[in-house]
Amino acid sequence: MSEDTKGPTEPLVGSSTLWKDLRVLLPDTEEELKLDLSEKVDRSVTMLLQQAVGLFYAGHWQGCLQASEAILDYSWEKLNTGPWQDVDKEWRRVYSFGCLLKALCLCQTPQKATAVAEALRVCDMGLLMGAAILGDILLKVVTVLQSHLLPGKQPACGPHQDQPATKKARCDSNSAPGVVVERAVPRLHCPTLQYFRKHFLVPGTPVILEGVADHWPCMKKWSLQYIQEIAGCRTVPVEVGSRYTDKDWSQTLMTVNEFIHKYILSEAKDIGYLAQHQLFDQPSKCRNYSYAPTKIPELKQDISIPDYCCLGNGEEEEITINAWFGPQGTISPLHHDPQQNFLVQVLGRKYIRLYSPQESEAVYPHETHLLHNTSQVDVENPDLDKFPKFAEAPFLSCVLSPGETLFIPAKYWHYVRSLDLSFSVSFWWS
Ligand SMILES: O=C(O)CCC(=O)C(=O)O
Repeated sequence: MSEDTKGPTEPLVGSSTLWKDLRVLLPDTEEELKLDLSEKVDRSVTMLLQQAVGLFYAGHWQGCLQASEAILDYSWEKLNTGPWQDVDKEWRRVYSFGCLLKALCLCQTPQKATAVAEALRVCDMGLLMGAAILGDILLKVVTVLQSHLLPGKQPACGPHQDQPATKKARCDSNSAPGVVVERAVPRLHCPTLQYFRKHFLVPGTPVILEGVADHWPCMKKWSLQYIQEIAGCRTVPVEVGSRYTDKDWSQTLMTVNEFIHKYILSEAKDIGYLAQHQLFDQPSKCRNYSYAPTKIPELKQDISIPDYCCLGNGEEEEITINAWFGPQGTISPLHHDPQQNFLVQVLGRKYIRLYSPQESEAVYPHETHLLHNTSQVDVENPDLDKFPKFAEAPFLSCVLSPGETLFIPAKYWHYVRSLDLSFSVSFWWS
């Protein structure tokens, strides 16, 4: 046994098997752990990484921790130089190796909940910014760490430990415009598959389906407190700013706890939106975002894929499940997506406006390639001098409440404003 393993015994998190559960994820010997880095990585860095691996297998955790931090500092610079698409994947792999070694060392000693939470944050950074190594080992490490952070005993992963999630979410007067009956999205209670296909899917007509998702466990289980228990220590990308078309809009990374304290419990009126593709444990796909998706499989068991998705041509695994979690007042500007969509409301209400694809001219899409699917019009406060046709464009609207599922046909323009603290889940299918 090396000198580093003889540290004081700290209370273990969850159970004393944490180290054992992590260790089995790694090859038995140093020789079996293949870095497989190409020559694109500076030789000095490859050597430092090899040295760190050697220190790890020799049980010199402190030395390994220091070496992994140096690797992280160096590769972080590489990751943040130039446009993201030009960052070489090899440097992202180096970063992932640094994250893996650092996270493992943190869990060796001490094994306090705060150290495990920090290890989880480090792994999430590797998943978000790095690239897959050793058969997606970071994902496996995250699963083990999560299972050792017992529900209800997660440390506060953020600076605001004094504010429990039981504090009331901020609440401004944020009213829904009246929904005129003639323009209301039609509602149906559990139509048959055939009826839905003939009257809504084939003609491409929006409808609110009632009784389809209202029995899902998430409807009773999910609350601020529950989300913090399950996912508080996970690091996720957050959209900062009222809407993604604004100039000062940006994306940043923070833990779910930090997000809740900063944007949901705080009195400040700042808007942050956790709008995340594939949050629920799905294979990674191409994406427009700067970060890879965070995966929180623990939430997936509380939702289901709506049966109506079987009317599509795609496989179930091809369905993209997205999470939309944010305070009252978050806005998704008027835009359309290429796939069919079921938007399921779990917490709070949302005001939604829908314009048919035939109205595309009247909603004035942006001309740039990146925003060609987004309207230039501020739907609830339109500049009619600039966008005169918008005034005449027919639309449908609704207030979507918990348990309700809105079918948004492919290419249908949709605008969404949350009226309360809100969590929705959407399913994109073809
Ligand atoms: O709920 C939102 O804010 C946006 C939902 C959306 O755009 C979608 O599901 O495609």
